[in-house]
Amino acid sequence: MRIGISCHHTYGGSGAVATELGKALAKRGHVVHFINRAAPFRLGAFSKNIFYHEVEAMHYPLFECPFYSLALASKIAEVAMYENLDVVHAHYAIPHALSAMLARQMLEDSCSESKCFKLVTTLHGTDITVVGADSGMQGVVRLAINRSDGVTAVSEYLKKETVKLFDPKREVEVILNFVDTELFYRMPQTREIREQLGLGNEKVCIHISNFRPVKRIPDVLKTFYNIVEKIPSTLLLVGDGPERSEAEIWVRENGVAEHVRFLGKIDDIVPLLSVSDLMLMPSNGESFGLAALEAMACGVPVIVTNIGGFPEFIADGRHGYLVDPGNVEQMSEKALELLTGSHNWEKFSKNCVEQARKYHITMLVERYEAFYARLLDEAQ
Ligand code: GMT
Repeated sequence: MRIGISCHHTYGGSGAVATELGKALAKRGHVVHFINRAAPFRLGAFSKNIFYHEVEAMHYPLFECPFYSLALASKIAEVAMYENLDVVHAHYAIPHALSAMLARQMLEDSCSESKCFKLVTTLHGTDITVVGADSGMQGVVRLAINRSDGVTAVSEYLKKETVKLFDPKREVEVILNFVDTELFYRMPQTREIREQLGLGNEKVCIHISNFRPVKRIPDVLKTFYNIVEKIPSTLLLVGDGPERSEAEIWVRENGVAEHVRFLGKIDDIVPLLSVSDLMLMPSNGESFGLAALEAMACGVPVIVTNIGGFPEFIADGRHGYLVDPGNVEQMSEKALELLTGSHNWEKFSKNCVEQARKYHITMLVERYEAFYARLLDEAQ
């Protein structure tokens, strides 16, 4: 198949899923065209069957800001026409699905309905729960969903939220997120990584996100404060975003700055996960929580909230713990329990690796392939 993919290139789960999916499809012989504002952060080196088309929005003094969504629509139409795309897969409803929908309209004059690409939209989370829930955006998100030929959601939870908010015209198929366990595994040799991070023998907690309010960064910091009061430990904070500066101020004011490393945006997180003993993810609501699955693949138990998509793949007392949102005491207690009982930790870590294998990329890429094929068959 010839597949176009459009996604947010920035540090975030939807871009990671879209990029890993595109790379896996290309390995399986499909031709994949990424159509984006910039190269997605996990794209890496170019390889056979992968092409990248950059979208540049026109700057004109009359426009207060460039119209990216329109430029994207034109670029999708151009690539679809010249590369004869069978499918355009939009990740995150806004603007990708909407731009692809517009691109299809542009092509309607030049190809028959049955020759035009099929539009697949994957909903990732905040496109429904935050953007879609906003009254100013609801109409466009609804249009994007209803005008797609096929819609998928990354968890049962997100499907339910989508149905509740939008009552879509067609069935939303759940295709869960995935991890490549050949790339995400606990590296056996970590002495050098520990040295580079300035780590001794202390326990290591990690948090990876885009530092937005939904991630509840203050809960990560307060939990870690309670941990470091009791046992020698370091907190690795990976990623960047609006809450980072506040977090830096908080650790300085509360006297734990020397135990916290702000690492910023890092693409290759496997070495960092390989030295970590615990991931803290106290989000207000994750449709899935890809970072937790990737941590589990690297043998890192997780403490997450008992809402959203987490309970679909994380079992309390087996892969870590599920706690009430905002309950820092409960989170700290569970964290200390895990970090101080080494026998228990080994068991949790092993369970995590086993669980992550059930979400291996190959299985889920096959689901997407079958999904595309079904839509194309229906069009015959
Ligand atoms: O909200 C984010 O953290 C980023 C967002 C994105 O679009 O990149 O993540 C969403 O999609 C991920 C991949 O499907 C999911 O693993 C995240 O849970 C989801 N985020 C939220 O629902 C808050």
